[in-house]
Amino acid sequence: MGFRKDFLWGGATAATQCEGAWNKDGKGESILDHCTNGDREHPRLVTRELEDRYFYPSRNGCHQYERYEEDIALFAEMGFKTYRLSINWSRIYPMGDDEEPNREGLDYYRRVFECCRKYGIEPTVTITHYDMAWNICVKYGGWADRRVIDFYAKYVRTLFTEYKGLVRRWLCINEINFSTVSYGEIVTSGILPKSGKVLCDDVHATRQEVQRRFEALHNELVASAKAVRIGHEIDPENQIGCMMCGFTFYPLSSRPEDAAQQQRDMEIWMYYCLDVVCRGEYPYFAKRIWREKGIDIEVSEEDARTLKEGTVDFISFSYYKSECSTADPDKQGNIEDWEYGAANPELPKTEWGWSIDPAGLRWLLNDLYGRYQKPLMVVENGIGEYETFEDGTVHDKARIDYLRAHIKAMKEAVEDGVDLIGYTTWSAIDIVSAGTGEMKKRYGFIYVDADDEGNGTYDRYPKDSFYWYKKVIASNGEDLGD
Ligand code: BGP
Repeated sequence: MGFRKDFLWGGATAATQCEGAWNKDGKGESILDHCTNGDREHPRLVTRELEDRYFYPSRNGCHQYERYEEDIALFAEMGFKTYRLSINWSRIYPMGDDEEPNREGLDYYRRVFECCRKYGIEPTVTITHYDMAWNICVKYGGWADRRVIDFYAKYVRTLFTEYKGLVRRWLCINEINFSTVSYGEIVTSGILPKSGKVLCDDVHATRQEVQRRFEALHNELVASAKAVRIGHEIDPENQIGCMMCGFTFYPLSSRPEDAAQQQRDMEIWMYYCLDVVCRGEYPYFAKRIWREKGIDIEVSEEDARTLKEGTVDFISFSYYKSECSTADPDKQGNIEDWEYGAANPELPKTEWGWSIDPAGLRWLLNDLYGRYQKPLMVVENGIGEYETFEDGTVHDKARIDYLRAHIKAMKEAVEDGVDLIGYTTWSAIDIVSAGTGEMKKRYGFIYVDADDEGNGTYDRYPKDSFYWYKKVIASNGEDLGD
């Protein structure tokens, strides 16, 4: 027993991290265009004005806007069945609240999707992946304003109509469950930080700030449900899923308090959103969460109806690492290492401090399937590495080892009975890191000759993992090269 015959093998990217061409062909500025580069020690900044003293890596991405044909041809050579990419909202509605869409933006993605289809690659499209129009952030305060629901609904109607028959698999909002915490609040919800930093200290958020974040998330959930309904109306063939950051928590110890905390962490990080998008209503524990945070979320009758009518067809999620839950505040992890819980002392870490835990992927797949019985798709999984370009390639053994172990874990989950429909690694090709803005935090099967300041030829070179993944796909996950 192995992966299903029509398993969707592929890789993923996001527009603001790979396209570049940040102001070409009528595109408006997006939130990521205002983020500087940083590194593990120095968080990225969000600047109100674009300042000459800073480098803004989304301006360049990895030049995919100009080189998409070359990239898709390489993905086809690896045997991709699907390519997960995102549409940059600000290419279609440059200000977010425009009356009419930008035709040049629509035409660009049509060419990209046609190119995928030419190679027999099915596009899996994220409707928004950290790309809110800058104007919406400044003028409306991001998703906290209910009018943004209508802007998004208009945007999705445009996409579903324009690409009917060309795209059938859609993801509503990237990592929607990230919206209420540091980083996600900015890049997903479009709420600009007081500190100017993309990573900040959540502990000191005021009650009003927390209220605003949860209202923004509520608006995103309502908007996603509308997208599902509109998408099914326009084309019943459309398969529309949510996209979650795959938080996986274990109790840090066998103390009952840690086990209770683990349950609460899974509730707040995963089930709070998933219950809404899969079951069409907030879970029973939502009221407890609101009470504990001193906030109040009003769900009108109309919103309740919308949520019920727009439940997703499948669940997609990213999975990179796992964390631990602890009732002891002194054992909380380090936000600079993107630890929202406590570090797991049992696990090795990447060069950026992310734990490596393939077994956690099997655990999460079973956990989500057990709770929702919806088809699952892993749409991000990979390892960021410093890499050396030598002999015209990169010998990226660490990537092969990481992916092999995670594919094995997925296979075990399939054997457990989980309905897993696809896997797109992060990332298909080297792109700018969303968290740090670095180019040198590389994730791809294809090396891109570019550095953190935008220098280089941007030429593409397949790495060792490129040829390894080709065999994995050709054998439908049987030949893992070990
Ligand atoms: C996910 C995002 C991606 C991506 C990835 C890796 O959370 O959806 O956009 O970048 O994380 O993170 P990073 O680029 O910070 O290493």
